[in-house]
Amino acid sequence: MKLDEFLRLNVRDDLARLTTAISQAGLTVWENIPLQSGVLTAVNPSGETQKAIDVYSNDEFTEAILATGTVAEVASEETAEPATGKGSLSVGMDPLDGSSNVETNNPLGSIFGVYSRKLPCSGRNLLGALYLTYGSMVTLTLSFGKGVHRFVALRQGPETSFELMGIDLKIPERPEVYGVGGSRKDWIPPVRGFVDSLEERGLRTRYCGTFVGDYNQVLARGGMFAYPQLTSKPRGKLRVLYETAPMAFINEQAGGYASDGRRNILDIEPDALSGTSPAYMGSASLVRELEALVSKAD
Ligand code: AFP
Repeated sequence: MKLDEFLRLNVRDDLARLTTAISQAGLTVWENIPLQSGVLTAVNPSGETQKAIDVYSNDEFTEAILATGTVAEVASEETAEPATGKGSLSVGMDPLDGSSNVETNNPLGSIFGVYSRKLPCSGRNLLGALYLTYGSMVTLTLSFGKGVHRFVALRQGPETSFELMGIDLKIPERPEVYGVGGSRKDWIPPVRGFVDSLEERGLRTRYCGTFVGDYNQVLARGGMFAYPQLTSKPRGKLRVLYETAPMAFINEQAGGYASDGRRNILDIEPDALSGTSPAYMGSASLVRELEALVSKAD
């Protein structure tokens, strides 16, 4: 089944239009990474001034989203002020997650939260969330509150469309992998102890340095992704509105749990657009166990 048909049958019209626009802009961004990132220096066939890849992807997605007429504001990791439009929805996005991975050709991604209220607000106001991964395949994973579904970009002749690849994805019962950002010596002690215990339980470390790439492995294999509270950064690194709340929404729809170490990430009321929080997400039993350890250590 193609993405458009799925959206027509399952998602309200404004959210469907927004999703289609994001999926198409995602393909454009992905195709332009070699040129716009500078890995092919001085090659820009259209003669445009080259922008940093983050700025380029931000502009592509913002333009596509605003053109749907469904969105009042697009807030982005790349801009201080939201771009405004004539609709009623709010979008918080990280237009190119993991951009420092471009040169090494590790996976990259894009994350979008679709909120019903003006930003900043908590993840309880999310109507849905989506993420694109640019890895061995370009995939779009989405949830509008009725399960998590995945589509893969498929080129047939001159056309590229998104085809349904997985329906109602759930985190497997038995956890297999974990990935934790930052450096071990900077992790707070309960995180260090917990990660040691994961090794003892037979989980394997898997870390690529792109949030969506690392989370994707947890969704497929069970386990935990964390960008933890660090001694040097008590509020972690990842942004609530643009990164952790949208992914927590998807994670919960896949049967998982996401915490900042003390509460559900979806309950955080960010005090600023770019507010950050520690993030622990994946298999519910593991994350609840770690949450209990972190809270006890307070
Ligand atoms: P970049 O977008 O600068 O590459 O950062 C990626 C990221 O925000 C997130 O995708 C990763 O999970 C995290 O940083 C990795 O950070 P560390 O390099 O500190 O582990």
